[in-house]
Amino acid sequence: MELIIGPRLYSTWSLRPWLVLKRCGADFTVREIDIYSPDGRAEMAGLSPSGLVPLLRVDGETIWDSLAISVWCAERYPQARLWPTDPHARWLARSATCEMHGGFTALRTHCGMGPDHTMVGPDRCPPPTGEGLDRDLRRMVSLWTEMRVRFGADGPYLFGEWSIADAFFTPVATRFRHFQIDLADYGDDGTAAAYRDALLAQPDFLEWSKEALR
Ligand SMILES: N[C@@H](CCC(=O)N[C@@H](CS)C(=O)NCC(=O)O)C(=O)O
Repeated sequence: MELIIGPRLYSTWSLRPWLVLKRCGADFTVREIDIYSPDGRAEMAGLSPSGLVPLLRVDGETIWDSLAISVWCAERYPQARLWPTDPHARWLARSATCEMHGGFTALRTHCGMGPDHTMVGPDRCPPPTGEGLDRDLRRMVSLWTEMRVRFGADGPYLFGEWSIADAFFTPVATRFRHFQIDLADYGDDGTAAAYRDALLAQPDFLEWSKEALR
């Protein structure tokens, strides 16, 4: 089984299924393609039906799209419990995942993935601005807070124990850190910030970051 991804530093979509596959304990190899170079684009053209990454090559098929790959993992590795077992939590975990997959357009547009900017003080990365960003940030804080309060008793993740929703929100956590966005400015009482920190502390994510910075 092979996961084909874009550059680790920039490809938020690639990070998600990689985290999910790691969580399953799947035996897979990774092919990282520099999708910004002419050679990489040519390589991708021969592999990707949609012209995009990530892709999972398995059982003679190429599965494209990070959510489709994650759903495949949930089917193939039921023991990994990639969706919450409580039905109410599961319904909402899928809603939250789909909202991240198809929404938060302003956040994705104005807070792109990239190497982390760790400066503080006058050298800090300027706070991002852009139409719709304030609304997206408030919605993220409200979504995270509601799910943590309702379902978070059994662990530090959005629905307590780790789920596919956490894979989909991990790139956002990195963007909050990079842009030094203070979630309190968007209505957070500390619940969303604690969840962000839990995502940034996931051992699998730390492994990805180490690889990305090599
Ligand atoms: N909805 C898709 C989005 C995939 C996507 O946009 N991938 C980007 C890399 S992060 C890509 O392949 N970009 C290449 C291009 O736009 O040419 C998914 O979840 O897999």
